[in-house]
Amino acid sequence: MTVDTQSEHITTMAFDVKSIKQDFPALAQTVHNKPLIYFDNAATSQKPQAVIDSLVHYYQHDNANIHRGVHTLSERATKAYEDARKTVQQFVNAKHDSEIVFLRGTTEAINLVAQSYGRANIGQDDEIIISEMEHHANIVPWQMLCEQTGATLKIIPINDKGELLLEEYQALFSNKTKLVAVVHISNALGTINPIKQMIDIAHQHDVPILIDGAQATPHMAIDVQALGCDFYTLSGHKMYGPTGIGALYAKKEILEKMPPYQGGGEMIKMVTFEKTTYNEIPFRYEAGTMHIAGAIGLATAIDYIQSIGIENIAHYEQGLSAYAQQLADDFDGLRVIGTAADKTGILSFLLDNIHAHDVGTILDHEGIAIRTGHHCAMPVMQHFNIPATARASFCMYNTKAEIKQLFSALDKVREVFAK
Ligand code: 7TS
Repeated sequence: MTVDTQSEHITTMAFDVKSIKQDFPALAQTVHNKPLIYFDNAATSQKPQAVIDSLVHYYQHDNANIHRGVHTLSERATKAYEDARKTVQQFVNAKHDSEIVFLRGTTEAINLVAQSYGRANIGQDDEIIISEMEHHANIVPWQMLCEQTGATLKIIPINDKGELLLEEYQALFSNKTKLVAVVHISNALGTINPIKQMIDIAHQHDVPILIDGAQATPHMAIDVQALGCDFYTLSGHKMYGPTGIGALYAKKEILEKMPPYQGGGEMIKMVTFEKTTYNEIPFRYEAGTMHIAGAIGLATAIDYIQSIGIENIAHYEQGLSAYAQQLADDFDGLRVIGTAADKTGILSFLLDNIHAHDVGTILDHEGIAIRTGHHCAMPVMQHFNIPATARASFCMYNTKAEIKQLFSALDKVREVFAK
């Protein structure tokens, strides 16, 4: 056995998809009398029992408001919440736990940066660079900021494989550029963007950069210090955690200078009717009672991911992705939208001239859950001049056997439409 095959062997040994699947109770059900095959992971992933248990445990034993009580339950809840922040910090390798702000998810994180950092630093005629492949969450908050300030958006174009054109990106910088905001992995195309290179280019122009990591954190190791990005966002529900919780990473020196986002309890130091002073970071950005159980559930999801190993997950999912691509290549009449050289486990496709919604409905009758539509990335659809795609998105509990069944079901879709 060569060293390579040996390490491959070890990785495969460590990855027991059968037992992983058993950790997810929602996967053990039938839909239309067929065993559920869940391929809508880019929308939201299923939750392992450990995450569900951690939510129940919190509400059964530790439920209390945080940071303010002197009683035992409040101290316990505060500790669990702050430990969760440290878990997220370690997961993305941030330098300080105060660089992690808990929020509802990527959408809220980007809105926070737009309204707090953006309103303070971006003005009339300034420019913000985003790309053609952004989710609406990384378009609309910037458009709103532009309406409020008179700034303008500059768009990095994509090619027909769904890759960003880096030369065009370089050419977009001017002395008016104040921020870059770009997606790490496209939810509509699966493209993995060369963000390290993009971050370095932004910094060569002294421009800060936000990375939308919603689709990346479940699938690959993130090291914000090595990347050097100024902001990074994640959504808990896409990485086996609860809905309604996510996080913003921002460099300490930037976070310390930003004005508050929402006002209310917890985010203040001192309030009088004449003047209010604001709390330290990250609490300054966490107004009101937070989703305490959600943060704890997210930390449990991260522990779960780490118990399997994010590198093992990435390796396994690459195998799924390559297999799906191979079956797609051999499938007559199937057109894959998003064929970037560097791709993750997202298969966006069109089948003959059958509407994506019809494909999705027939697959549902076969017990297969996919998403159809524009995937909140309408400019991507406009680029390809299509209204919608069918999208199967894979994660660590999926198998090649399930992917094979997807393609058998697509055969059935064609039969239905051939009649
Ligand atoms: N950015 C990307 C790249 C996304 O894929 C999504 C959600 C968001 C931002 C917004 O995340 P949220 O957690 O704040 O909602 N994407 C999808 C999807 O592809 N299908 O449903 C939601």
